Amino acid sequence: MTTATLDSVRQKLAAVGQEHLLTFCDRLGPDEVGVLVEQINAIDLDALPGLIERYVLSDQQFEIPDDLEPAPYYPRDPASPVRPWDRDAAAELGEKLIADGKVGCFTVAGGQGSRLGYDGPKGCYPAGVISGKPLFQIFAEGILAASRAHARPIPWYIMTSPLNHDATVAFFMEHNFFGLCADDVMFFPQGTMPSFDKATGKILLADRHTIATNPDGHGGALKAMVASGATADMQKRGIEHVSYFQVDNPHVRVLDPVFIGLHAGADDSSGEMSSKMLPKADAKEKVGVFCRSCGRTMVVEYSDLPDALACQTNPDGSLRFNAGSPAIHMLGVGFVEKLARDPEFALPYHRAVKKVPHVDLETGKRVEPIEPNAVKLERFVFDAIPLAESSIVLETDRVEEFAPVKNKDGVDSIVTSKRLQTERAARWLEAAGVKVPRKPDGSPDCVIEIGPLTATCAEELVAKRESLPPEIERGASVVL
Ligand code: UD2
Repeated sequence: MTTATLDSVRQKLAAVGQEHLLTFCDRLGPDEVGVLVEQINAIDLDALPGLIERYVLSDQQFEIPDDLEPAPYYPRDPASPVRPWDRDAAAELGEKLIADGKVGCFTVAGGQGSRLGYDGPKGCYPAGVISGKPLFQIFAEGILAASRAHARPIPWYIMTSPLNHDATVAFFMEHNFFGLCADDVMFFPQGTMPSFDKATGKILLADRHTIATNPDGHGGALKAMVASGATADMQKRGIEHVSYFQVDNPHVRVLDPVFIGLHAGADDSSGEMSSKMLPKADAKEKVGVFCRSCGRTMVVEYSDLPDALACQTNPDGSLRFNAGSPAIHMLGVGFVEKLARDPEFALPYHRAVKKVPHVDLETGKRVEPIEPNAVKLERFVFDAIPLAESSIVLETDRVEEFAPVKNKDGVDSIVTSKRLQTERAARWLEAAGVKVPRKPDGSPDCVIEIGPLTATCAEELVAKRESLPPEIERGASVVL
């Protein structure tokens, strides 16, 4: 690194009030300076002052539009008088698109998973009720089942973060890609954002030659899909749509023909971005809510929805803003390309105040903050929904499709997830005519795990009823 280059970097940093990043430069080796400068060059310095003013130094609340109303949705029951629709036609189209190789899967697995208190990529977390299968294996088997059913490979794109990329890839290699062909699984890391000092807006240094960064949110997926070559790979393979899901939900139907068909074929869908919704468990459930404003569908994150609206009820007492987001979407590949290549990339940032360890600029010593000291900026993928011409929402069932593992204990923990997994398995078995023992409170009096290679929905299990036991014993542990 020449002195002239370093001077030019210093000048650019000084112009945006971030010169402190070079504080320790004269005490670093040439390689370390190189690493630091490379990180600095990756930051869009011109955009920094505006970003800091808007998101770091001020805490602009999300402005609720005056015309905000609940988003309409396709009810789970296609015969519902509220909005009748043709489920069979949607399923047929979805099956055809999968069979024609036009659909892939996409998992966002870049989050830090700190709430779970698990040391490793979240997808490696053992979530299977009895088998302890990792989340990644549960999804892999779902994809394998669909690809066997359609006699063709279904590619799977997995977004990691720089923090867990290598560990994620190593995990798949160690487990032989859980039976999938390695060529059909593509990993790419998402982007990062610098972490900022909350009081001053200055970028924090993680150590003397490294900028403190955080993953740029699952909204970063749109850019990362294009930058990594994932969308190019999709286009090469003829993939037109991807089924998007989060790494934390073992109940997600990785490829749902009905949802795929509605997304691609419904009259009121532009085939750009569609979503599933489930009725909220209670007014304060921590899920985004599907709303509508200016004729566009949007998600308002739970933390942005004022209590007065979150708790508002209809005349019959039901919640008015009831459409919770389990974060299950269909994305058109062309839509992703269009948004990501737009120089004015339109997804806003969201601000989170967190504790970020950093180096004290005066002493050079590491500081482990006791109080939140930093602002992390993230983009959310659902902010792309209003950018679609016309986006549809399909109701799904909570037990069928949402058993997230987010927290160490309590709500959305492995305990609640396993309970839901057994409940869903019990329902499927009962649909197939198997007698399942239940406790007086109605919950199954046994533990059941049905792997995706056995069935990915009740109908698939019903088709295998001949090979199922007629009844499950009280207190039994059954893996199918
Ligand atoms: C998310 C939604 C919430 C609801 C809920 C359903 C947000 C902000 N909120 O809440 O509205 O739909 O899920 O379960 O999304 N991730 C990345 N990179 C990142 C950040 C996250 O890949 O930089 C992934 C992460 O690995 C996980 C998913 O995104 O798979 C959700 O992230 P989260 O745990 O931060 O979101 P959560 O549970 O607060």
